[in-house]
Amino acid sequence: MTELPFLEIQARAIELRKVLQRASYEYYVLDAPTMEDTVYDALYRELQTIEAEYPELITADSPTQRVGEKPTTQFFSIQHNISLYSLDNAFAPSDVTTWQERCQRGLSSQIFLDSVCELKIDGSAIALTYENGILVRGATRGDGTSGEDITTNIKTIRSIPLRLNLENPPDRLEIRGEAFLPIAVFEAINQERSQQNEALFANPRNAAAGTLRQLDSRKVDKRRLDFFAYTIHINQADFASQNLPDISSQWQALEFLQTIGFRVNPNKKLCKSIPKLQDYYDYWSTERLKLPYMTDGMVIKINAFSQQEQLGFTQRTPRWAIAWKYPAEEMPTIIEAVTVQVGRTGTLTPVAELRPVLLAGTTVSRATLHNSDRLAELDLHIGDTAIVRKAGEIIPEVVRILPELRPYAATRFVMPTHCPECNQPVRKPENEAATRCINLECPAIVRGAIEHWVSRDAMDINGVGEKLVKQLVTENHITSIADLYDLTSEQLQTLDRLGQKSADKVVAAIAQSKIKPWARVLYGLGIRHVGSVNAQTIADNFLNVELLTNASPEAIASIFGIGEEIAQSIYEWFRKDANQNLVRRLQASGLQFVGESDRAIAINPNIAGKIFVVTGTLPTLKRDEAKDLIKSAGGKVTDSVSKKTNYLVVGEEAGSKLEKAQALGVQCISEEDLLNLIK
Ligand code: 1X8
Repeated sequence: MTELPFLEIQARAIELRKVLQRASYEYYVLDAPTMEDTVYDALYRELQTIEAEYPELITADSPTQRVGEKPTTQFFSIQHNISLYSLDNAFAPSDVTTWQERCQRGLSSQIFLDSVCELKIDGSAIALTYENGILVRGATRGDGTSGEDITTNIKTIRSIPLRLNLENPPDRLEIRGEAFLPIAVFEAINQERSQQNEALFANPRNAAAGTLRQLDSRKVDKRRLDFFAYTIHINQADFASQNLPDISSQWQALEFLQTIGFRVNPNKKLCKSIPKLQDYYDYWSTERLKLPYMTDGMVIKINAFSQQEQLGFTQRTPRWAIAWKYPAEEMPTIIEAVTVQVGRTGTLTPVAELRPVLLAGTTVSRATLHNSDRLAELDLHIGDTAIVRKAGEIIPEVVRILPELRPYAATRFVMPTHCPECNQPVRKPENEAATRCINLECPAIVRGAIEHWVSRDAMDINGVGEKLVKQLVTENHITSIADLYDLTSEQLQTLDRLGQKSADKVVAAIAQSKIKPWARVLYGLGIRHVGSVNAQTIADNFLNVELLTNASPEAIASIFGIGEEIAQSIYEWFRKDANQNLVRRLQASGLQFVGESDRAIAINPNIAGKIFVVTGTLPTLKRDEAKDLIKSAGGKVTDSVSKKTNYLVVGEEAGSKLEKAQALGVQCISEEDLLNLIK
C-alpha cells in the first residue's frame, strides 16, 4: 500500500471523528442507531491506527479518548465557577402552593407563574465545562462550591458529547446534570459483587457516586453510566457575540441542550396552573416505577429566566425551584423472625421475616439481610424495629434498626452453624462475607446445580423447570445432573401431574441435550465464576475436557480475557473426585466434552466424513437437531442430494429429495437408523 500524504491522513482522521461522533450521538443520545456495530468498530479501529502512528493528530474530543490508558492515583479538588445549589423539598401539595405563592409575592404577581416540571433523577449531580466547544472538565458536586475533578471518568459516558454540536461555540460554557446508573446495570453490578463476595451497593445512586470516584476509568467504562442534562450557564456577552439563539427560559434551555448534543429527559412539561403540577406529580408517582432509571421526585422551576433572576437564591437554594419528593420508600416495621435460604452455590442468605408494611406501593413482608457480616453490623435481634427500604425493582432490605425500641430480653440472631437444608456443618472463610454449605449432596445445592444445567444458556432442556427439579430431588429420583440421563418415563409418571405423554417428552428433551456443544456443557457444570461467555472462550482454547482437566491455573489464565480467579476456580473444580466422577458419568451418557474443532478425536467411523442430507419431518428430532447430531459426530450435512450423498435421512412427508435419492441409488435411512449409526 502506498503512503498517503500527511494532510490526507489528517483529513481522514477528522472525517472519521465526525462520522463516529454522529453515530455515537444517534446511538446513545437519540437511542436511534443508524450504523451497524461492525461498521462503527471498523472505522473506530481505523482512527485508532492513524492515531497510533501519528500521535500528534490525537485531539481531546476524539472518540478514542473516552477511556484512559491507566488509572489515576487521586482526584484533585477544584473550585466551581458557579455554585451548585441544592433544592428545597416539598412533601405535600400545600408545600407546593406555599412555594408558588411566595414566588408570586416576590414578583408582585397576581397570577400563576409558568413553571417547568422535570423528573428528579436519583443520581449524582455533575458539572461539565466546555471551552470552545470541547469538553475540558467534569467535576462532582462536592459541597456545592468545590468538588473533585473527575474528567477522565466523565469522558466514558457516551451520552456526554466530547464536542458540542455548535458552529460558533462560546469560549466557555457550563452544563449541569445528573449522572446515573440504569437500574438494570446496578442490579448486574450487585449480582457480580455478590458472586465475588464484595460489599453490595445500597442503591443506584451510591453505585453511581462510587463509580464516578473510581480511579481506573477503564472500570468506569464497563459500568455504563448515563447522563441527563438540565442546566446551562453561558455568559450573556457570549450569547450576543456568538450568534447563539435567544434562551430566556428553562424550557428553551432544555431544547437548546438537546440541539447541542445532550440527552435531556423527555418527560418534561410546561405547566400553567397548580392542578397541572398536581397532575404531573400524580401521573409520575406510578409511571416512574416503569422507567429504567431511579427517580425520587419532580423538580419544579419557574420558567422565565427574568423571573428566576428577580427571585434569586437563599444561602443554599434557588427560590425559583423546588423538589417535590415522592413518599419515603423507607418504613419502620418489626422483625418477627429470621430465616436462612441456601442458594445454588450453597451460600446461606439470612432473610428477615417482617410484619407486613406498605412500601413504595407494595406490601413487603421479607427483606434480605445479605450475610453474617451485615447481621453483625446491624446487631440484629428478633423483635427489633427495623427500617426497611424498597427501591425500584430491588429486593427490599433492612437499612438499620432502632435499638431504642428493642424489646426487653430480645435475642440476637446468629447464623446457624449447620445448613438448614441438609444439617451439615457450614463454613465461613475468614476473607469472605458469605457463609457456605459445602456438602455437595445438600438438596439445595443439588437442586441449584440441576436448575442451572437445564437453564437456557446451558443445556436448554424444555419441560424441566424448578417445580419438577424440586420434586425429583425431594423424592430422591436424582442426586446429581448425571442422574437426569438415567431417568425413565415410568419413573417420571410416578410424579404428581405428569402423564405418559409429558413424561415421554421430558425424557426426549433430556436425551436431545446430549448434542449441546462443549462450551455449553462447560458452562452447565456451574463452576464458580464461569459464565456462558467465559465458558465459550475457555472451550475455544481447551478443545476437550482432558486438556482442561490437566491444565495448570497459569495455562488457563493465559487465555485472553480469563482472569486468575476464574482459572483458579476451574483448576480446583477439576481436582475434586466428585466432579471427576460427574464428568465421567456425563461422558458415558454421551455429553459433548470435546469441541467442534477437535472432532477428529471423536471420529465415529460410521459417520465421519460421510455426507448426509436430512428431509421431511422426523419423529422426535427437529431437523436442526439431527444436523447438529451428525456434525458433532464428524459427518457433513448438505442441503441437496447428489451422487456424493452417502445417506438421506428421511422423515414424514419427504418430497423431491427422496425421489432424487432413490433415482441416484443413495441409501435412505430413518431417524432410528441414524441414531443407531451414531451410537
Ligand atoms: C437536582 C436534580 C435536578 C433535576 C433532575 N434531577 C436532579 N437530581 C432537574 O432539574 N431536571 S435539579 C437539581 C438541583 O438543582 N440540585
